[in-house]
Amino acid sequence: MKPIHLLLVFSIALTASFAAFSGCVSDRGQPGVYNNETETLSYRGEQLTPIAQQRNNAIQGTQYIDRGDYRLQVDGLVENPRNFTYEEIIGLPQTSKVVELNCVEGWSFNAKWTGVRIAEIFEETGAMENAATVIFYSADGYSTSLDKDYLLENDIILAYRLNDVTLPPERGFPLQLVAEDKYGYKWAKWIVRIELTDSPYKGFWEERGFNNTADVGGPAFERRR
Ligand SMILES: Nc1nc2c(c(=O)[nH]1)N[C@H]1C(S)=C(S)[C@@H](COP(=O)(O)O)O[C@H]1N2
Ligand SMILES: [Mo]
Repeated sequence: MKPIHLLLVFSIALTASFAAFSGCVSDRGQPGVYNNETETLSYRGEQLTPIAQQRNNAIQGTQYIDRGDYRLQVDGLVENPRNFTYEEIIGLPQTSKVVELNCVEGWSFNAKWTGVRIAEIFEETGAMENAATVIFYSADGYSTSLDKDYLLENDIILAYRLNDVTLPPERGFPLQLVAEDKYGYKWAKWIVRIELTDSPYKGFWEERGFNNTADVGGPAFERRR
């Protein structure tokens, strides 16, 4: 084969593979852009699930919260109960990590989450020593709780960005709890209030029989006595 023919064959092969690849990309509904923001689809060698392919679940459907009117109320066993604006929250030190969400129904997805460590919120408000349980209340009437120690020991974050895109309304804007290693029902969305208490608490699904510990891989239901 003459070099010119080789070049021709090579460029045809290149064009064909490029066309096949971009065809595959458009089949998935334009990953890489979501709500006019650039979406990150891999991070530190890990593949992320595009937001358009992530499942979501909510007892009352999507909640639409106005960014300007939003307040995060933090109260209970804290020295300085406080209402944070959205701007105040995003102004706190920021952390990112890749974490998989596992719904107890059996589906999961992997994503990059960016937000503020709960520890920062506790520092800002002066969480008291005797606070053992942290309750998250959401705009749709949902609630759930986790141990304060679990939140601190695992650097648990309140996320306001998902795959580097502003957390969309259908996914929990402004804040979703990234409850690493816990089933999806601990991942409260549309959080409006955080209460610290010294007593145990059962949230929406926990009250209906789901395990209050909610460790991924552990039992989905509370043992009956
Ligand atoms: N406010 C609120 N948060 C919620 C829920 C809900 O109904 N309301 N559902 C939970 C359940 S059961 C799951 S599996 C996850 C789903 O989160 P996703 O929308 O990020 O996939 O949200 C959790 N957080
Ligand atoms: Mo779930």
